[in-house]
Amino acid sequence: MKNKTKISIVGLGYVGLPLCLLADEKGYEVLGVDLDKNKVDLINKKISPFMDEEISKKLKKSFIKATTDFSEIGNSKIIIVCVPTPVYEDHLPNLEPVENACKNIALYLKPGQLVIVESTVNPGVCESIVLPILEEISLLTGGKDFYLAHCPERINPGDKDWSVENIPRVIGSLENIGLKMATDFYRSIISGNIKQMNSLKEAEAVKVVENSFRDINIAFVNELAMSFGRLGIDVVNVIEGASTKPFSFMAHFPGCGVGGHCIPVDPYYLIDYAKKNGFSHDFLKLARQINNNMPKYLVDQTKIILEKNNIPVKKSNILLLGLAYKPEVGDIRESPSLEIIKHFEGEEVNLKIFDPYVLDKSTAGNLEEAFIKIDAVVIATAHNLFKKLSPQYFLDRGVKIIIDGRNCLCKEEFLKAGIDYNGIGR
Ligand code: SAJ
Repeated sequence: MKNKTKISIVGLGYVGLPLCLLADEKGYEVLGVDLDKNKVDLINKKISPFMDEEISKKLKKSFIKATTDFSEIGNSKIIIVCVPTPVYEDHLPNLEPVENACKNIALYLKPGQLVIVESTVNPGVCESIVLPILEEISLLTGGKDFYLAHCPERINPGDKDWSVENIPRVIGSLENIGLKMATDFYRSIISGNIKQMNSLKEAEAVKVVENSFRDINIAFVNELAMSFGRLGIDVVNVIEGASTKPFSFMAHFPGCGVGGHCIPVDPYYLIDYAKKNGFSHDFLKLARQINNNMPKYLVDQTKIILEKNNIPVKKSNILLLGLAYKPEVGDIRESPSLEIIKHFEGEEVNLKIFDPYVLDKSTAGNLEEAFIKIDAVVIATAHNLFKKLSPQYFLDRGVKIIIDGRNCLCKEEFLKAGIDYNGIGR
């Protein structure tokens, strides 16, 4: 049998593991490397370390191997870095996972190998942080002895239409050999278009720009929601109306905040890098402020509604439905729900929490238990389980006040049933 090309993928999370499985499917010999021994052991037992049907299914029939030992990457042709790039509490970029991964890779880096960074980083990181680490420890020269490319990840967790296999990608590299090697690799596993950029920086900029684009558009509709909420205009209906324009309008929807490991994080990478180069992204910063304020806006709205119903806020019994940052996932990174909980705790309410995807952090084991003795329900994640609840379900459990932080219930239906339904901007 033709020898399989060996590749190593460092970081076996939402980005690295799907990539391992895809490369394995396409005939590569794949070694996954991760610091987390539990995760490595689960993967070697063909058990997905996180709730994802697709990954669990593919893992069972895959041949990938996982290890915590970086020394095994020595005989890989390509080494791909898929570790997280979060921000610190003060929103400054945290490149430690990338730096540590590169230090470990550099110990075993060999001439001829290609290192590809998929982690989202601001322009300049590959050239000014990754490359020096790889060169100084390996004593090899990038672009000559080994090659370096950047292909920003574009995973969309829970998306049934767009997968790691068909999402188009962009690639930038230090020089042409690395660019060709990386392009050949991705073209061998991905059906989507692969666009070559003119530099590492351009490729790095693409990702932070596409996610900042999303963040500012969400901030735009969140600001509209706060304004229209005072004007008695239903902002969701207006956005749906604007969406009938077949060109140059792209619908985004208001909510109780922007979570996840991409959208609320990536703009800070660009803001910080530009600031270091003497430019202040005032618009991006304002959009971040607006979105970061939505959890407090939701709690403030809840207080107003409770008082309107003569229910004292302090000691009121509130049920928060949803901890995950988006529907049908169990990921709570940067989730607005975490901020909502902090604000409710500050108001000394009796808060119950239920998320079917995050039971370990829920205070109720199931929906029935969650609904016992509740004055108002606040929805923070549009899970299908919540979206399909009927007005009668609430009425049968004595709940007549809803604050729908994701506008995921049918307003008209609930109002008609005599429920005090309140959305975000509607
Ligand atoms: N959100 C809104 N209003 C919107 C859209 C999203 O409030 O109109 C909120 C969500 O509730 C969530 C957060 O923003 O809390 C992020 O939602 P998201 O749908 O952007 O989900 P992510 O974080 O998984 O974003 C990914 C990103 N993919 C990559 O970075 C590779 C992003 O680029 C995609 O645009 C996004 O999926 C997508 O389109 O689903």
